[in-house]
Amino acid sequence: MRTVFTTCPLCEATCGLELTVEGDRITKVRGDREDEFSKGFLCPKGASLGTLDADPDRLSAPLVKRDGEFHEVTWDEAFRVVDERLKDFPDRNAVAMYLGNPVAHSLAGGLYAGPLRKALGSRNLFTASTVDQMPKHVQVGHMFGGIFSIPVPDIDRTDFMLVLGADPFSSNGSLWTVPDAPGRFRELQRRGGRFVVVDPRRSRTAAAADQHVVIRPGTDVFLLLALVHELFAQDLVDLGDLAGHVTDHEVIRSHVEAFGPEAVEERTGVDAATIRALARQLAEAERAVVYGRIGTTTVEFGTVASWAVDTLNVLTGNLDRPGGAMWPLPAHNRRGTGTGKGFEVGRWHSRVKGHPEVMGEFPAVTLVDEIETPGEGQVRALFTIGGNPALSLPNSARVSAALSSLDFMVSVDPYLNETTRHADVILPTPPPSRRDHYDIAFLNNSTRNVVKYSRAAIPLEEGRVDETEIFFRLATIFSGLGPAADLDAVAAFQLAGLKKKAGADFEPEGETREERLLDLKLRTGAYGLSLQQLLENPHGIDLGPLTPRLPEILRTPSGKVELTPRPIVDDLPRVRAALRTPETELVLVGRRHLRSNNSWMHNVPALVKGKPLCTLLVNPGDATRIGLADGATAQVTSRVGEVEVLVEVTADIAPGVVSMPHGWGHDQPGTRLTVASEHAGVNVNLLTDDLRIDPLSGTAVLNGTRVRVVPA
Ligand SMILES: Nc1nc2c(c(=O)[nH]1)N[C@H]1C(S)=C(S)[C@@H](COP(=O)(O)OP(=O)(O)OC[C@H]3O[C@@H](n4cnc5c(=O)[nH]c(N)nc54)[C@H](O)[C@@H]3O)O[C@H]1N2
Ligand SMILES: Nc1nc2c(c(=O)[nH]1)N[C@H]1C(S)=C(S)[C@@H](COP(=O)(O)OP(=O)(O)OC[C@H]3O[C@@H](n4cnc5c(=O)[nH]c(N)nc54)[C@H](O)[C@@H]3O)O[C@H]1N2
Ligand code: SF4
Ligand SMILES: [Mo]
Repeated sequence: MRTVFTTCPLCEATCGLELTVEGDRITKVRGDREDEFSKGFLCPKGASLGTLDADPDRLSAPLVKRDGEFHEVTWDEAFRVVDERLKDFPDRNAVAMYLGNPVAHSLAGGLYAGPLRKALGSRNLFTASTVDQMPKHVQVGHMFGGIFSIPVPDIDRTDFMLVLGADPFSSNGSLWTVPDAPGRFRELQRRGGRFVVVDPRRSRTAAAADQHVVIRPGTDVFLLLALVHELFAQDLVDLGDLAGHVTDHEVIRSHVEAFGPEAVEERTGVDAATIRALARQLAEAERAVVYGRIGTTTVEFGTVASWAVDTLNVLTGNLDRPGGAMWPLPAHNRRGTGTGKGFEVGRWHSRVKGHPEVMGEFPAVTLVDEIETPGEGQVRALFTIGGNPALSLPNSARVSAALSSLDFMVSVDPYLNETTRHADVILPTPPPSRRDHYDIAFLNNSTRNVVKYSRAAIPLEEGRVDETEIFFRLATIFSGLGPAADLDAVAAFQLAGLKKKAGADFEPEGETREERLLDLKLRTGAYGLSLQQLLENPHGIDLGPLTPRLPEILRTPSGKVELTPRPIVDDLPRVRAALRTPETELVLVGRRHLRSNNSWMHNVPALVKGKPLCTLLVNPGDATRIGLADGATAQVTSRVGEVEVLVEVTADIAPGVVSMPHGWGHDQPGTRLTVASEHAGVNVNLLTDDLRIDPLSGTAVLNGTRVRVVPA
């Protein structure tokens, strides 16, 4: 029996875990009370890590499909098949790749997803970002020059926080790494601070807030622009120390002229007095911050709304200041120079619909167009890596049909699920306990500067291949080095190149290729730490609260924060026009639950037991009007599809709005999900519309889908 300290890889909160390990099993999970960041916090998902890890449905060997049946093969054989079959697609654009959410949670993804994409050399790259946070990358790209320069709420030092379209009490924070978000919000209140939540639903976060502002879905952009309007109208603009770092802020006044509180109150459902009061609270608080998430990104004007969020932070002088919106500085990164090339989209366009590339990828919704539409460059092969597009992309009936029409498909995934059942080859990744962990992605969003590295809690079984090696192997196959390339030699070559680039005059140390790479990054990083130091500190190293980073963080050619980027200003007429769009009766939004995580944790008994989580929330008034009782089944219809779903009547949801979580619908044939298939739920993305996107970022509109609801 051993005790191992590690980091939970399941969500963005990166909680420290204390695992009890017996043999090759995790027998107990506790929050690591000595963890420098999470201080013992644990949620139900983290508590189930042991069960998730030992899930008997996890694949342990690669599968290859022959005559419609999966067969276990050796790893050598699986990679040989991939290498062989790829030769059928000399045009690399015919091979697409879709990278999903867990890729951001692993060292494999952090270190090798980039090289993997590059090695494939296909323009048909897709990720879950365009059903999620891409508007934020685009907005910060335009404003600050760097796509990962996302400022986060400095919650531990703020006095007032405005939260829009996020439920951190359930999601544990997103684009914001904040273990024990609920505890930190309560601490804010204990200090005498306040927080306000804007949401069409009384979420767990809204219920705990000092004020819950109920809003019509998809209309946050109007509310946010009205708040900007009010800062000017009430003479509340105060840039403070930011003044020297930003472009002319006065021009914003004219851009928001049409969005006075009275002009937006009907459309948003938020009355003018509330908007005026919110603007005052924001401006008058000693230290304040605005934060928007899913309800502000997977919507029609995601990029403009995201811009408005940080514009409010700037105009109240709260960007880059303690208690405001601040930039973390990860230990594996270096400080910037304060200027750069800036951010550009549309360097190339998608074949079928002409979508501009954004961060080197196309909107996930157009993957299907590229598969369905014949012609030169048609996608005929697909790699899905840690993604479940069959459940996560809008209009998923069309997605599933497209997947089943492919000539060749490979999935890097531990499960035989709704997506991977379409694959010809499945390369299963080992469970979390078998892998080393370091959060390359999430330290960029951390509410405090911390760093931690942990080696696998349990050694990988003989003959198994870990995820870093799968990624690496695939990259060498894509590069034409074949399925049996000497990975150590390739890695040594790569490391030498990086060492030279970083001007390092030392030999990086570590037991594996990845550790040496990480050691190089750490030792040349902002704090000059080393892998050895991280190994000596199993509870992590606290690097202190966030510190101001202007102007060094900027990568704009001007060396300033660009307050009115052209593409965003050019989208404002579309926003103004939409202000006049008439209201529709019923719209559908999403939600998350503490015991669920996107599409892939429903196979853990403890997480799905009890009352079903996949229900349609209906307001009592609407339920009476429609003739629906609690526990009844409703038929929900949208432009793209129709589903039948269990009804939960509750005053927590606003009138005229219904809510359904995503990631359900585990009743597909040919999967191996014993528990999940007994708690199948219904796939909400059979209703969401693949034709609706935020054009600036290519992000799908998943909230605010018009639906008709009748008793089934
Ligand atoms: N209607 C609606 N749709 C949504 C959303 C919504 O709010 N509403 N949210 C969207 C958002 S924010 C996101 S991020 C996407 C998520 O979309 P995806 O990333 O496509 O889906 P996930 O459900 O996260 O699926 C993760 C997949 O990775 C596999 N997996 C688990 N662990 C590992 C691992 O360690 N390695 C590898 N290689 N694979 C692993 C799982 O088995 C599963 O197949 O869904 C989006 N879809
Ligand atoms: N437990 C759990 N945690 C998770 C996940 C999970 O599935 N389960 N998924 C992870 C992922 S991939 C992500 S991206 C994050 C997401 O993190 P969050 O954005 O914090 O998560 P959600 O719970 O989807 O919160 C979105 C909220 O927006 C509201 N909403 C919907 N439409 C609108 C709108 O138009 N305007 C406003 N103002 N509000 C709206 C919904 O009612 C909901 O309460 O969570 C991550 N963490
Ligand atoms: S909050 Fe996230 S990181 Fe923390 S235990 Fe839960 S799933 Fe794991
Ligand atoms: Mo996400």
